[in-house]
Amino acid sequence: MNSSTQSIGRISVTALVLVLMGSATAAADGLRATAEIKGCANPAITGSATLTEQTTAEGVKEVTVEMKVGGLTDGKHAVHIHEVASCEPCGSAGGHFDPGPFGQSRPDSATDEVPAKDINHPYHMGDLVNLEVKNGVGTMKHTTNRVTLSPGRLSLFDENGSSFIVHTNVDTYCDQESDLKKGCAGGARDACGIIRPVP
Ligand SMILES: [Cu+2]
Repeated sequence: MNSSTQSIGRISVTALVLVLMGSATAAADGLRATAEIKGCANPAITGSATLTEQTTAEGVKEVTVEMKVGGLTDGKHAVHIHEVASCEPCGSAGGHFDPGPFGQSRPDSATDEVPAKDINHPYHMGDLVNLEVKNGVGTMKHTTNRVTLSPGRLSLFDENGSSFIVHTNVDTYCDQESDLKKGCAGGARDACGIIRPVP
C-alpha cells in the first residue's frame, strides 16, 4: 500500500465514524410510536397509547409509555407489550415480549389448553405496570429501559412487531421459581393495540 492509499483509508475511516456517531444520536432521540387500543370482544373499550424513546446522558435508551383507555371496569388492569403485532383475535398477540436468550417467555393465558411454562414474569422485557381505571377512564404512564423503538435486540419493531394487551385483572407482579400461577399476570385479555412507528 502506498502512502496516498493509506491517507485515503484514514480519511474514510474518520468520515465513517463521524457518520455513525451522528446517526446514532439522531436515531435514538425523539423516536415515537402509537397504538390504537380496541376491545377484544367489547367495542365500547377504546383508547390510545404513545411511546417516546429518549436517551439518558449515559446513553441508555428509555421508552415512555402513556396510555388512556375508556370502557374498562374500574380498578387495576395489567398492561404488557406482547410479542406479535396482531390483535385479531387478541390471543394472536402471543406471549409477553421477551427477546432474551432463555426461551420459555410465554405467559399463561386463559386460552392456553396447556399452561405455558413462564418463569420470567414480571421480568419480561415487555412487562409494564397496571393501568388504573377510575370512573371508566384508565390511565397509565411508565418509563421502561427494557425495550426500544430504535433497532437492536430489544426493539419492539422486530420481525413480527409488537402489541399492547390490557388484561381483565390486576398484574400482581407475581414472581415464581416455577411455572407462572394462572391469572396472576392479569388473566384474560380485554383490549389490544398494535404498536406502529410514527413516521
Ligand atoms: Cu399480557
